[in-house]
Amino acid sequence: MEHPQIFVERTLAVIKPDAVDKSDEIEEIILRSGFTILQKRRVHLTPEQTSDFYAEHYGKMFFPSLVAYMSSGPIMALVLARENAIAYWRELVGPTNTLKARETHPDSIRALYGTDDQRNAVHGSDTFSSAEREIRFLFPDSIVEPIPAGQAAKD
Ligand code: RTP
Ligand code: MG
Repeated sequence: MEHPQIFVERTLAVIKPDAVDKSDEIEEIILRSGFTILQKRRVHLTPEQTSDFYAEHYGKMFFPSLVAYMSSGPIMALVLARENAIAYWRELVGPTNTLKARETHPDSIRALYGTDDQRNAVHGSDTFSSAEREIRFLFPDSIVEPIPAGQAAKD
C-alpha cells in the first residue's frame, strides 16, 4: 500500500519582549488565521544567545541595540504550521517598522502591537532554511524528524 507523505510547512514565530504580555491576544489571532501551534516556549535569552539567533545582522548599525532589546526580557517562541506558513506569517506580521505598518498594513500584528522601528512585537522566519535553523535554535530538544515511508507501516 502507498504511504503518501504530507508536507505541512512550519515557521518560527517569536513574540518579542515589548509584546509578550499580549501573548494570549496574539495567539488568538494566530489560531484564527488558520495556524496550528505545534510547540510553545517562554524563554529569556542571554545577549550571547540573542547574538547567535540574529547572526545574519552582525555588524549592522542596529545590531547592538537589537541584541539589548531582545535579551531585555522574556520572549514567547512558537512553532507554527500551516500551508504556506512562512510567507503567510510574514504577511500577518507586517512591515518591520511599526509606524509604516500602521500606515500601510493597519490590521497587521506589528501595527496593532508594535512600539517603534525596533520594538515591533513579533518575529517571523523569512525562508525555509532560516525557519529550520531558528526552530532548532529555540527547540533543540524536540527536533521533528520525518518517519521514512514503510517504517511507519511496520510498527
Ligand atoms: P524579524 O527578523 O525580527 O522578523 O524582522 P524583519 O525580518 O522584519 O527585519 P530584519 O531586517 O530582519 O531586522 C531584524 C530586527 O532588527 C530590528 N531592526 N531595527 N532600528 C532599525 O533600523 C532596525 N532595523 C531592524 C527590528 O526589531 C527587526 O525586527
Ligand atoms: Mg528578519
